[in-house]
Amino acid sequence: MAFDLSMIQATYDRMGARISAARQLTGRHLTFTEKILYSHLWADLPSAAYQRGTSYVDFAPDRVAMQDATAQMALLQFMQAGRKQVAVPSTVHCDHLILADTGAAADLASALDKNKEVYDFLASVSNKYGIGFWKPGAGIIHQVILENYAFPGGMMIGTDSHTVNAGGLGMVAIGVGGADACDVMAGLPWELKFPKLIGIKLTGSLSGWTSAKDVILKVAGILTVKGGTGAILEYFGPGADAISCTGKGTICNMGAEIGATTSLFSYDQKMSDYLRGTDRTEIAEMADKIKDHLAGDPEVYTDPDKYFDQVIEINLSELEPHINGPFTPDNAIPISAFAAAVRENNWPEKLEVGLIGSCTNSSYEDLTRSASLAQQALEKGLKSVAEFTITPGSEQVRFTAERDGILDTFEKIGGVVLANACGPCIGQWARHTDDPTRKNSIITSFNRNFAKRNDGNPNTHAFVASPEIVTAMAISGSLCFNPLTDYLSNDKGIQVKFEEPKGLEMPLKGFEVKDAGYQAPAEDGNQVNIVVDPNSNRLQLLDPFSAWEGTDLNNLKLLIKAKGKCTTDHISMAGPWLKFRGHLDNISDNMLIGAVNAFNDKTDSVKNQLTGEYGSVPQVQRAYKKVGIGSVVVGDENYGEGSSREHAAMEPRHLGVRAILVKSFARIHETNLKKQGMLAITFADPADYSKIQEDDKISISGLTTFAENTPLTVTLEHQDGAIDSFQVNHTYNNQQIEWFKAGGALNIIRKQMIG
Ligand code: MIC
Ligand code: SF4
Repeated sequence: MAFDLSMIQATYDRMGARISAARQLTGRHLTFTEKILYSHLWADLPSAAYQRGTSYVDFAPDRVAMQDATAQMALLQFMQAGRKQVAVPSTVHCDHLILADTGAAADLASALDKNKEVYDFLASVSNKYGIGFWKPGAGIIHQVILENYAFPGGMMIGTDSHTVNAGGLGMVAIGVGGADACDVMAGLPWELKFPKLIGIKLTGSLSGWTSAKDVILKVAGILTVKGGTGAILEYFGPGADAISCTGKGTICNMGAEIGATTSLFSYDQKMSDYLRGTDRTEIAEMADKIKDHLAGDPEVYTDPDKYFDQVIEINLSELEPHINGPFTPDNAIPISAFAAAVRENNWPEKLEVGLIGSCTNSSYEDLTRSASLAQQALEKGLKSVAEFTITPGSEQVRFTAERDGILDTFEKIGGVVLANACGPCIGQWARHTDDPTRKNSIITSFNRNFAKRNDGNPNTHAFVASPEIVTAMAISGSLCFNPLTDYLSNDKGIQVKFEEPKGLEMPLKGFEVKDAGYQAPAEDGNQVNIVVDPNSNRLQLLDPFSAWEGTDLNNLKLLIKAKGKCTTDHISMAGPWLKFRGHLDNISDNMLIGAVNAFNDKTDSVKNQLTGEYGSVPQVQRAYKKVGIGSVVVGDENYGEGSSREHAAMEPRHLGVRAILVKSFARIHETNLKKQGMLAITFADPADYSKIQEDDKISISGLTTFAENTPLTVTLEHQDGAIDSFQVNHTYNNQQIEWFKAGGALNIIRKQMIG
C-alpha cells in the first residue's frame, strides 16, 4: 500500500547523529519522545536545549493523514497554496460520513450515493496532488494508519485528534487542524511548543477481564480532561512490553481525551510482531537494526523522576476494568463500584444499546475477545438483551473476522455489524428508538461521551468501557451488571456466569483482504481537473479572510458568554452537520449552538444587542456581521476541548467574531484560532470572567504594539455606563502575530508560493 520505505530509511539514517547531538546539547540521557522530536527538527539543533512547555519549535513530520470530514477544509486550503504535489507522503480516509442505520452493506451504499459529490472531490484532489486515497468502507483512519503507515520512530500529523493512535507503533503522531496539515503538505515546517513529558510506568500484567482500554480509562481518571495538556505521555515498564501493539494503540488513542499532545510506547517485540503480521517485515528489520534509538535510554526508565515532569505508576495486576462517564470521559469508576454509582446518581439502569468499535477499539484482538463472550452467551443460552452493534476498524480486520467466523458469532446473539467507519461514534447514527428524547443509557467502546455526541439526545447517558465489558453488559441489558461477579438467567431460567474473555492479538491464519479500498494517485496529476459546483451546498471554495485593520478593536458586542464545558462538539456540532464540512458558510449555521449561555442557562439563545431580542447564536452573529460590528465569545476552562476540527475556529472567523476570551484553551483549538487569524486570549485573572455582563461593549487594546509575552487589555463598558478593565494574556509568538496581522496563516503562504 505504498508505505514509503525510503522515507523511513532516511528518518532512521538521521536518528543516530541527531540523538548523540541532542544528548550533548541537553547534557543528559534522553526519553524516546525526545529522540523522535530531536530527529525531526526542521533545522539543525539549536545552540541551547529547548525549554519544555515554552519553546516553540519547527518540526519536519514524515507524513500527513486526513479524514474526510476535516480533509475537505484542509484540501480547500491546500488548493490555495499553489503547489503541484504534496511535499510529504499524505493520505485521505473516508470514514466519518457513513451513517449507521441498518447494517454495513446498505449503509455504505447509501453513503456512496448521498456523499458522492464530496467523495468525488476528495478523490480528484488526492489524485491531482499525489495523495493516497482510501475509499469509503476501507476503514477508520487510525486503524488503517496503524495497519499500513505508522512506524516506530516516525513523526506524523493528522487532521483528527485521534491521530495519536499511532503511538501504539512508537510514533509521535499528533492531531492538528487542516491549516497545519496544509503547511506540511506545502513543504513548510510545522510548529509545536516543545512538550512537557509525563512518564507512565506500567508494572504487573493485564489479565482476565482487564484490558488495554482500562489502562487509559484509569489514566483519564487520574489526569482528567485537562491533565495531559501540553504534554506527551511516554509509557514504559515491564507491564508495557506485554501489551499487544493494537492494545498500545488503544491506550495512546484515548490520550486525546486528557488533552495530551500525544502518547507513545518504545519499540518492542509486540510492535515487531505486528509489523510482520501486517506485511511489513522490511520495516521490522530496519527498526530492529536501530533498536536503541527506538526506546528511551535505559537510565531514563530506571530513574524516571529525573527525566519526566511527572511520573505516574500503575500496577496492571491490580487494575480493575473501568467504566467512564456519563458526559465526560474522565469520570472513571472501577467496575466493582459501578452498580452502586448508577443507583446513587440515578443513572438509567436499563441499558438500551451496547456499541463496540471506533478507532479506539476495533482491532482483531478487540473483536476476538468480545466474540469469545458472544460465543459463551450462545453456549449458555443467552442473547443480547440490549441492541448491540459492532464496527470493525478496517476492511482488512472485517474480512479476516468474517473469514474466522467472528462476525457470525456476533450476529447469532443479535449483533448488527456496521460499516467499517466512525458511525455512531461521531453521531452518524440513525438510532432506532421510540422516543429520541428519553433519559436512557448506552455503553460504548469509543472514547468520547460528551452530551449529544452519539445520537443528539442530551438525555442519553453514554458510558465508555472496553469492548469486552460493553459486550457483556449489552448481553445483560443492565448497567448494574458486573460480569466478573454476577449471574444472568438464561433461556431455561438457569443462572449462568461468564468466564473471562479470551482473544488473539493477531489471526492465526494471518490477515486477509480482497480489496482493502486503496486508490493510488496519478503519477502526474497536472491534467486532473477539480470541479466545485458554485451552487453546491456541500462544497464551497474559500475566499481569503481579510487582514487586520491595524487598530485596536473597539466597541465589540458580546456574542455569548459560554458556561461550563464548551467542547468542539458544542462549538461546531458533528452528526447531521458533518455534511457541510466542505462549505464554510453553510456549516457556520451551527456555530456555538451547543454552548450554554451563562445568562439564561439555555443553549442557542443569546441576546441580540441591536434589537434586545433573543435569537440563535449564528443568527445573532449574522445580524452583527451584516452591519459590520465585531463581537467576542467568552468561555470557561479548556475551551475547545475534543476534536481537531478547525471549523470551530473558522466559523466564528467567517461570521465576524473578533476574539475568543476564555479561562483556558485546549491546545489544538487554540492553534486553529491563531492559524485563522483570530484573536485567542485568556483572562489573566480567571475571576474576571464574572465581570462580563450580557450587554457589555468590549474593547481590546494593545494590538498596535502586539508582541510576544506582552499582555493585552480588555475594557468592558457595562450598560449602566460603569467601566471594568483588566489584563488578558496570549501565547502568540512573533510568527503567529504575523498570522494575526495578515488575517490568517494561509494569506502568508499564498503570498510566498504564488508571489
Ligand atoms: C471526533 O472524534 O470528534 C472527530 C470527528 O474524529 C474529530 C474530527 C472532526 O471533527 O472531524 C477529531 O477528533 O478530531
Ligand atoms: Fe472516528 Fe470516533 Fe475515532 Fe473520531 S473518535 S476518528 S469519530 S471513530
